[in-house]
Amino acid sequence: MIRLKTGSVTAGGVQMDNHLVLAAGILGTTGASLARVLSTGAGAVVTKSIGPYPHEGHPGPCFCEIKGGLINAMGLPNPSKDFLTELGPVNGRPVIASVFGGSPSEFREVASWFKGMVSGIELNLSCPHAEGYGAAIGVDPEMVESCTKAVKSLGMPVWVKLTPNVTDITRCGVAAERGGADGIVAINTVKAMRISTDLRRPVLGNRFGGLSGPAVFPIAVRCVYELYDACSIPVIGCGGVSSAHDVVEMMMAGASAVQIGSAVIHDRDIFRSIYDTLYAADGVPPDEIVGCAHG
Ligand code: RRO
Repeated sequence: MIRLKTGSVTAGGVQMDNHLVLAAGILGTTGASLARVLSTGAGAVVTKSIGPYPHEGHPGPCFCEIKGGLINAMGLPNPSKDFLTELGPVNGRPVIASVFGGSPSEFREVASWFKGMVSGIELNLSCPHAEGYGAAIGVDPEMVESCTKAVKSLGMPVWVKLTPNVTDITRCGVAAERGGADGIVAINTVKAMRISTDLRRPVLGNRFGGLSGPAVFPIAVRCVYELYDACSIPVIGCGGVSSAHDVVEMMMAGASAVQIGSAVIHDRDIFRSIYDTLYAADGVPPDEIVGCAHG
């Protein structure tokens, strides 16, 4: 397998120790867990999404495991501004704050809390099961552009995380770029559901949830590939990545960095094992690999 040359990385205006980034939502609710993931080899970490008000999330069950992945309907649980007290243990490290709001001004307000405390902001315009938030507004390119513009005016690096639950993801990618985004993250989870045949009812309390894990990897690769062609800003790949091979494939599709989420649940040391397989002092310069699958 191809090995990449070791060295620090800048993607979408954020300097990171390597190309591997903890995705939003997994182990991102406390400073201690973010610090732990950084200590196991992640190049940067993204927090759980933080919103304008404290929120408990959807009623349970919030989570079910299926063949090839997980379906979650956590429902954006978060402590809102109180989360800032968690950032102490990761002060000065490459941390990206995931934020959400229901309007450009709410996005700006929440992002402003993090100014000077994190390396960048990731806009959650893509949670597939949140009324008034996430994909409910992120499927509209005009809304994507306005939310991005509002947050970019704070002067921090801005990544915009997109939903795959649209006909043409590039319309939202191009809108984020127009709004001044420094990077596009593709993809959030795929809207999904299961039904309990014993109970004759949906498994999840919220009925619908978001599918992640290996089952969505080919969808994520396709979205990264399309966005790389359509946009001029870096694309950060996310969705079902669980091996060094997946990272290389995502980079060949066009990813300048790669997020890992669900795979951490089964292997807390996955960053270390992927790092050890992926990098070598005499490896290939990563720039030769990013987007090389495009003709
Ligand atoms: O909290 C969630 O239920 C959640 C979020 Br914020 C998200 O962006 N994506 C997802 O699958 N779940």
